[in-house]
Order: sequence, then C-alpha cells, then structure tokens
Amino acid sequence: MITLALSKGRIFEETLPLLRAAGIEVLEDPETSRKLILPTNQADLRVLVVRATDVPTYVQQGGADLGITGKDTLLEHGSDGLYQPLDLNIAKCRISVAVRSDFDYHAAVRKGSRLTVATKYLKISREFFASKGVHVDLIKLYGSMELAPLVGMADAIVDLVSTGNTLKANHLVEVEHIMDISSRLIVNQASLKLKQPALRTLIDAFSLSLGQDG
Ligand code: PRT
Ligand code: MG
Repeated sequence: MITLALSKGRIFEETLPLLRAAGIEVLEDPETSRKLILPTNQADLRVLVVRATDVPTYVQQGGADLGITGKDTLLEHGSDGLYQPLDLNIAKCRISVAVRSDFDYHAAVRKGSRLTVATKYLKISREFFASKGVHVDLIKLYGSMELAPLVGMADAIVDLVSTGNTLKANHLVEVEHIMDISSRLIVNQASLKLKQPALRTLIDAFSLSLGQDG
C-alpha cells in the first residue's frame, strides 16, 4: 500500500489533474466526505487528508510514504529525512513583506529602525531580515496576518501573496518579494527504499505529466 498525504483546498484541487494524468482517480471529495483516508481507483494507493502544515510531519514520520506541500511549509518545517524529487509547479504564489500604505518601510530600513513583524513564517522571516541586516521582533500568528498592521500590533507582515487582492482590500502594500513559492513532492526516504518499484512508478508518472525528467 502507498499512502499519499494531501491537504484540502488548493493543493488537493491542483494535484487532481496530475493524478488524473497518471491514471489515478480519488474516489471521494474531501470537501464533502468526512473520511480522512480516501480510496483511489488503484487498490494499492490511498490518500490521507491532513492540515497543510502537517504534511511534512506525516511523511517524515512514515504516516504517509509521500506528500505534496508548499515550499513555504517545507522551509518552515525543515526537510530532514525527506527526499524531494519534483517541483510540481502548482499552488504558486510568492512570500512577501507587506506594510500599511502609510508606513514608509524603506525609510525605516535606511534609518536602521527595529521593526515588529507579524507572521506564521518565523524561520523564513528571521533569515530574510538577518540577511538584510534589519533588526526585527517577530510576532507569531496562525492566520489573518493582514490584521496585525491595521490594529497597530506590527509594522509589517510576512505572508503569501498570489493575486494581491487580500493586501489591497486591507490597504497593505508589498514592499519586498522574499521568494517564489510552489508545491513539491516529498517522499519518506525509508519508504523509497522499501517500496522502490511502486514509488518510482508514481514519481515517474508525476514527472511525465509535468513534462520534465525525474
Ligand atoms: O488555510 P488553512 O489554515 O487550512 O491552511 P493553510 O493556509 O496552511 O493551507 P492552504 O490550503 O490555504 O495553503 C496551502 C499552500 O498553498 C500554502 O502553503 C502555499 O504553498 C500555497 N498557496 C498558494 C497559498 C496561496 N497561494 C495563497 N494565496 N496559500 C495561502 N494563500 C493565502 C495567503 O496566505 C493570503 O491570506 O491567500 C491570501 C492571499 O491571496 P491573494 O490572491 O489575495 O493575494
Ligand atoms: Mg490558508
């Protein structure tokens, strides 16, 4: 049995066409089903539905043989013991610094001001600001980071941006583009050895449907 960990929402939606191209159909819809283990049309492949931030943990611990996760989640979590054969180029966005439109971020940086930054990406933020030599106090949030500058809790946020509509709706502007983000296939290294033929076939099928060499 091969177990694939996916999160509901955009990653699941954008993974379906890749699975379909490999001849795999997930037999239940995670948005309507209450099941956390979904069967597929392949008797030896099942899908686990887990929180996006838990996908690397499931794969690392062997609860799943492989999974699909954002580069943001992977960088925050760490990728020890994970084999990363493919960038699937799905769920694309960027991770950026944003501030209230009336806050002069570049002037604050030039002056060497200490900035308060709200984010769920502590590691990415710490590394980014350290590389710029900017001193920051980080506030960990689990969602709706956009609120923090609006209520005076932070000077800036570090968050994912795709269309930019969420920032715009909250009168925030992007002032730094930290990095581009897409989702990766991650594989448990022990599984790769123990279940080599089946996993290789699956990785190759993903790779083929992307039109790249794996
Ligand atoms: O939402 P939940 O708390 O359940 O979990 P999650 O946020 O961890 O999962 P999910 O499914 O929302 O995101 C999973 C992965 O999708 C992320 O780790 C990213 O790799 C990727 N992804 C791609 C995004 C976006 N695009 C995205 N736009 N994840 C989140 N967003 C959010 C962003 O945080 C912001 O609130 O959408 C908002 C901005 O979107 P725009 O289009 O208004 O700019
Ligand atoms: Mg989300």
